[in-house]
Amino acid sequence: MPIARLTDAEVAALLEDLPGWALREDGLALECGFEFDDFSQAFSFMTRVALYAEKADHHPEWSNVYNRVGITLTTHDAGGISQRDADMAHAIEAML
Ligand code: H2B
Repeated sequence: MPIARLTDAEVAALLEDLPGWALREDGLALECGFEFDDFSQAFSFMTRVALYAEKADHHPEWSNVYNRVGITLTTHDAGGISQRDADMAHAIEAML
């Protein structure tokens, strides 16, 4: 059974709780950019996110350029944003 997409109202409420995060232009993903002092800190953060992702079996789309990390969260199985993305965004915030 595929996981459900959050409703627009649920996504709006979620974003209220996640300063710095925004809706992707198509409304199907959450996006956030992070900046660290250097590559080592950025990669250490990515390692923490990767360990969460493997445990949760939910994986980010992301990019890294030196001290910057861009993260996009969407649930392929839901065709948009699901509770798994909400949980992951909150977990990421707790890792900073
Ligand atoms: N990650 C994300 N972001 N969305 C998914 O739908 C997803 C995933 N599905 N990681 C998982 C893996 C699925 O492919 C496995 C088989 O559970």
